[in-house]
Amino acid sequence: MGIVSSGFRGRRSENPALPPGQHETQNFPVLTAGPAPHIPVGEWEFFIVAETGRRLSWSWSEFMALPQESVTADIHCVTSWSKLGTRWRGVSLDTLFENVQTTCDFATAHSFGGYTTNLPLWDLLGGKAWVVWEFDGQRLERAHGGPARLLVPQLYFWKSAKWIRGLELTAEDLPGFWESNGYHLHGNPWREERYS
Ligand SMILES: Nc1nc2c(c(=O)[nH]1)N[C@H]1C(S)=C(S)[C@@H](COP(=O)(O)O)O[C@H]1N2
Ligand SMILES: [Mo]
Repeated sequence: MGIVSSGFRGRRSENPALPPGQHETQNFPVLTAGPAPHIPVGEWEFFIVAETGRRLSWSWSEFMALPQESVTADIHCVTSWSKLGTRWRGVSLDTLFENVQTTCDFATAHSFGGYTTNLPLWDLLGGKAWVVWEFDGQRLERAHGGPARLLVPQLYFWKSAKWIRGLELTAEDLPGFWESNGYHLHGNPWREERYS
């Protein structure tokens, strides 16, 4: 009996791309708290505001004129689905931070519609995060955060704020929407930082 049940088929741990407790899905579920905001690109703006009050911002056309990168990444939702090899296109946070001076170590991502989530700058810089507007060769659908969302694939997907509006730099790690409702402050899927 032990021999019969020891097959590896379906054993999550057999796929090294899957963090503990995750399973692979081919679908792309939509998870949104509240209604999806509608933001015409003419009204879209992305900002970064530092502790000094200095605010940088980009209109849609200024944002699209920045260097664009293609990214392939695995994404991991805390509700246990993972989607492997997702393809995106957008602007690296390193590009957006080129003229930002700060002594802060954290940021709060603000979305149109009011959603917020907190991240260490360590997870946003160094080729680890993007503001993306294309998924799988198509304009990012509104349900998935279009016109643009944050993509931080090395953290649970709730950190990848849809309908991103800007980043506010903070000295402290201040909980955002889900983090104030029991989710982990950091959210590393490899360490199963799911809930606090
Ligand atoms: N603005 C906003 N961003 C958000 C959310 C949200 O409710 N509002 N949900 C988060 C959660 S919990 C997850 S799992 C992912 C889901 O992204 P998807 O709907 O594209 O799969 O978006 C994250 N970003
Ligand atoms: Mo989520």
